[in-house]
Amino acid sequence: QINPGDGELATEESRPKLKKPPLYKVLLLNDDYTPMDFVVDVLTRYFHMSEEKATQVMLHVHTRGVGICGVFTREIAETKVAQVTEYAREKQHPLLCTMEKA
Ligand code: TYC
Repeated sequence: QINPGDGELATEESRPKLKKPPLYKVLLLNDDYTPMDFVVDVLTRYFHMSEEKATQVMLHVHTRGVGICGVFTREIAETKVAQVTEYAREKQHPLLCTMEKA
């Protein structure tokens, strides 16, 4: 049986029950020691931001205390948090990266 596309009328019987996955915000927290350049590097490297966008987000976190790097499904968000944390520790910076349900 061919199911109708998204937005089309369908009976319950013919409609596949596709649920959207829960989304998670990946957050960066401010601290007094991580260099600004390193935070910009993280945002361009792992979140594919332009230098300009990364600088904006870094300064937002620096002044407000916390900021959003992006919104992802759980596995992707977990991977981003792990990658950023490993990279920061490797460079001996205390940068904190975490996630919360969007
Ligand atoms: N506050 C840091 C400094 O003055 C810069 C910084 C920005 C650190 C964002 C962490 O998530 C961060 N060097």
